[in-house]
Amino acid sequence: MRIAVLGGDGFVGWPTSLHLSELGHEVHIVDNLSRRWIDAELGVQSLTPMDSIQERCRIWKQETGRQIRFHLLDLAKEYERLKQWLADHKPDAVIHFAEQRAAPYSMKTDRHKVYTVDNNVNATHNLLAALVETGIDAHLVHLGTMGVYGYSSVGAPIPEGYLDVQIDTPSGPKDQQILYPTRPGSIYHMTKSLDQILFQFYAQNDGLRITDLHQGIVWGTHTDQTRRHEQLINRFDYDGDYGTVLNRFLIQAAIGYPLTVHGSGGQTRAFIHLQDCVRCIELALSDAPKPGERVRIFNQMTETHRVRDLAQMVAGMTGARVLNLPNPRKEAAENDLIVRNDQFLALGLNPITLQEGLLSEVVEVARKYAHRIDRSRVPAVSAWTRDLGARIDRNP
Ligand code: NAD
Ligand code: USQ
Repeated sequence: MRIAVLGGDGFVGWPTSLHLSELGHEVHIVDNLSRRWIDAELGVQSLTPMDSIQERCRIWKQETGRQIRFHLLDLAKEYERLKQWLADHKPDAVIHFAEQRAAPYSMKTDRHKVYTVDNNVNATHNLLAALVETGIDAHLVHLGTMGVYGYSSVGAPIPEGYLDVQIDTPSGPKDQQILYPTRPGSIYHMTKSLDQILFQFYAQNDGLRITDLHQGIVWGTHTDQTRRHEQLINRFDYDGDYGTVLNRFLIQAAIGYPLTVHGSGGQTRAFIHLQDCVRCIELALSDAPKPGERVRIFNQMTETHRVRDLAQMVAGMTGARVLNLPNPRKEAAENDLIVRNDQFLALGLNPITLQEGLLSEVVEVARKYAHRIDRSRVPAVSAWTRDLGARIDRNP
């Protein structure tokens, strides 16, 4: 297949591009490199030394003989160029990673809220409108988030996208399936909830074939392909805005920084290893919906964990100290989370779990590059409200 990987220079997009290229697909990365600009804005850099996207593609060709092409394009701001690009390249599948993905960044200031909504909603909508206009019948696979559900399983497992409901009508009760009600906890997660509505409309109105992957928090750094050469190494975010919780705990342990648990650490979240992410995308591609079918929704996660349990696990492995900090986020202090992921298991996913020793591999990566960590960028300082901001410990 000819596959467009939108946002293919990012943390999940790059290993996905390599994985699909290795499988023999013709891969085109489309990215505006905004994530690299945000690093400059925040004064941070990836834990791992990342080469330019052009250099990464050159090394991949040198190592494997396979070509990945890079196209500099802003999905949110360059609608006409996007349309032309699709008309010229006619991809069979489009994988859409190209959004601002950090909840804390999206809550930083009003400017960051506006940027996140403009970028994410326009990127998704421009893509949908351009697919219709060019008449390209590509399978669109979008990376969504578990966060659209709001993390509470209210006593029953969270289904994959749709909820069975019974509505009382004058002629008696009627069974229906509706999109699971969204309950986003940040501006970023809100944009993913809006994406869902855009997908629903374009699938029903224009017959676009769409799969939305509600992904949990990704941990890890290597995949089989990124290991092949030092210069193919993946991005690894550790700062207070972009670093995700488990990856942050692992680098904190590596530099003797206390593990920064927000509040009591009773938040339960869904997780997935990076290697499983790329495999799930491969599986989703192999099982495309038919025109006229409703949006297919998968829960792309493999296990759930409580934040304080993760901290204890990392502390046990490394001897790090756990520190409970005032939570800068407005979120439930404690929640249960049970999630269904039957569809990927049925397609053959064999999940990697935290218990399988891969954690120590990430600790090795963190130790190897510890000299690149700026300790002043470790605290999470973006707050959900002014009141919460006033309580932040900026130097734990
Ligand atoms: P990332 O920030 O590392 O990568 C996103 C890429 O998209 C970047 O290279 C960025 O430059 C590009 N991009 C952003 N806006 C663009 C635009 N307007 N035009 C062109 N390119 C643009 O993020 P990631 O961690 O790789 O996440 C990828 C996707 O997966 C995101 O949509 C995110 O919401 C979703 N996701 C990520 C995680 C996670 O833990 N990392 C978990 C669940 C879902
Ligand atoms: N947390 C801590 N200490 C930290 C960092 C985070 O206790 O140092 C807590 C947070 O308060 C939160 C939980 O850990 O309760 C998860 O935070 P996170 O930053 O790891 O994840 P989140 O903000 O939810 O976002 C990440 C990705 C996002 C993706 C989402 C999947 O950045 O792109 O959509 O995970 S999910 O959480 O399933 O919605």
